[in-house]
Amino acid sequence: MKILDTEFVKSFIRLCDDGFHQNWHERNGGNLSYRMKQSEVESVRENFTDGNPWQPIGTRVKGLAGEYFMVTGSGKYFRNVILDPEANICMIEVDESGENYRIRWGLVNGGRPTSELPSHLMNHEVKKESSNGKHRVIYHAHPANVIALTFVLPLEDKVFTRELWEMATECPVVFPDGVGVVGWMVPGGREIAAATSELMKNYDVAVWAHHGLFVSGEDFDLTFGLMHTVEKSAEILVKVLSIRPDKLQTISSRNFRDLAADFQVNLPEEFLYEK
Ligand code: 2HA
Ligand code: ZN
Repeated sequence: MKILDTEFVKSFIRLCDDGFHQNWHERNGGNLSYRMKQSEVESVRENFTDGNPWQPIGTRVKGLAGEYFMVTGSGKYFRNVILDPEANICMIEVDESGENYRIRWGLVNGGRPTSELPSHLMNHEVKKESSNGKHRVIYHAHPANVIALTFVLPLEDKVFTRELWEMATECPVVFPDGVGVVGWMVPGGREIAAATSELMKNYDVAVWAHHGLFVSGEDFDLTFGLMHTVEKSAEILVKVLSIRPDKLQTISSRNFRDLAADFQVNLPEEFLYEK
């Protein structure tokens, strides 16, 4: 089957375009990866090249040995993906040691997978295990309101989670496990990848202070929707804080407990503290 005719590739490209139009991907900002299903790999295998060399990932992801991923290219712009997918995205294979990858399709004008490949793959490894293989999408973007909050809120999981939950009733239902926060770190390497994947053991959302957001989900709709929900909530908080420094009223711990009971979600007690 032709690569660009497959549903998962169309969904990947659509997410890139939607993300650009949300203003989350200035220049080459952000990156996206998708852990392909075995049936999807087989459906497009006739398009693969085996002429590319194995390259070091920069970390070890033994739990992803033999897996295939679709990923955006390093230095490539999200706004160009829809115009020329073959030049801006690629499919890679991870080797049996979990330490190397090779490009099997795409990036036809040269290039490498995203500079954040270590973070993407380490997050995939954690999520594949903790979700019993259900999570397949890891998405990194630069949404302005979330980033703005990292300058004014304490960089603590319990503060970000509670503040974002309070800004929209749907939030605790959409991300009931909460939000993790990584303090400022150099992007692109193993260290920030390790810190992020540690948070992904507990959360589907990780904030990178003064940089952006990583989210994980089962499919493209859920993952884009999660990014969208978190950023919308951050936008409301930025508006509220811009009007006045305190809230006259809000959703209380008691309200959250009532919501949890009715919607049958488990909200960790550590986020339901009295203020
Ligand atoms: O430029 O977003 O974190 C891609 C990035 C790096
Ligand atoms: Zn980034």
